[in-house]
Amino acid sequence: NIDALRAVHHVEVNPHDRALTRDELLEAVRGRDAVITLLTDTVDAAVLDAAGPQCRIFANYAVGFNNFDVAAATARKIVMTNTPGVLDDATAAHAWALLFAVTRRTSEAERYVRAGRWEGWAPMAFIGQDIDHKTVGVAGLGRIGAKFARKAKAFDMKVIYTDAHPNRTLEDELGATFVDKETLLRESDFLSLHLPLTPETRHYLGAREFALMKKTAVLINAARGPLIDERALVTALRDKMIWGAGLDVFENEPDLEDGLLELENVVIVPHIASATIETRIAMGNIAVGNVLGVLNGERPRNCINPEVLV
Ligand code: 8YV
Repeated sequence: NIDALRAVHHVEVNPHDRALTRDELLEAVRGRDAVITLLTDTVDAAVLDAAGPQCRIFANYAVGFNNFDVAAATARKIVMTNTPGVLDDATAAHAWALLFAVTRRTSEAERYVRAGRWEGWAPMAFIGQDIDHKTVGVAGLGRIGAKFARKAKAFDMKVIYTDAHPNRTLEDELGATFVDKETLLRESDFLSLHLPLTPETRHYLGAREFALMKKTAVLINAARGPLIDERALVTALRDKMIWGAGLDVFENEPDLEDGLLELENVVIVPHIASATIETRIAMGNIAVGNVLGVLNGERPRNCINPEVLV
């Protein structure tokens, strides 16, 4: 997909196999007409100004855009785009993979085998939890949350969810029930977060919320780290206020809260929910398509701030 861009434009690619530092980003955007960014690139007024007045688009290689100052871009008439729709299945499947891993203690058991500690089968070794017929809570029934909920049908689960508003059409299709946040916390055997990160959703779960959850509950987060007060989560996991957690995202990536790594009842992976070859190609195609469209004077498919297009 970069080749499609190269065919018509001069393209510079980040030469490092890592995200750019702030200084590198400020330098890299200078004089560009279009920039494709990662979620790790904080695009604020300073970055937009460093790009210059000729810059037309910042295209995020991500569905989330909490790294973007959308108002600052709109004020400068710069289009911002994301990659919605193509990573829903991969992200939802990954949330399920985390739930399987936590309930069956897969990572913990593998660490045990790899450490050479397996001396033979034992009836109570690594006893986990069934997931079939349990109640799964979905916080946020958007594109990814709905895909996650749909996959619960395969396990004959009861699905409850919260969202800003009930979605009656989806409810019927998914067999899901709208509940308030407190009911979600109290009744979920497993709770999966699928909310965007906004000032309102920051620390959606903290000490107060963990106290309401079942002691056998499992929490899954493949959405955004700051949805959870990570310090309170470490306490909740350590004090067995909840049974376990599967985490793809963290409050201060790549740094982890003190104590998290020492816990056995948490599965930790490094923000890889969309990391499948098919999904990443589709995300890249969308980002490139948005850039080509805007540079061609067309409406991009996925504009976050459409008011700049009128
Ligand atoms: C990406 C994501 O791995 O799309 C998102 O919002 O969090 C992930 O799909 C990451 O953002 C890549 O920039």
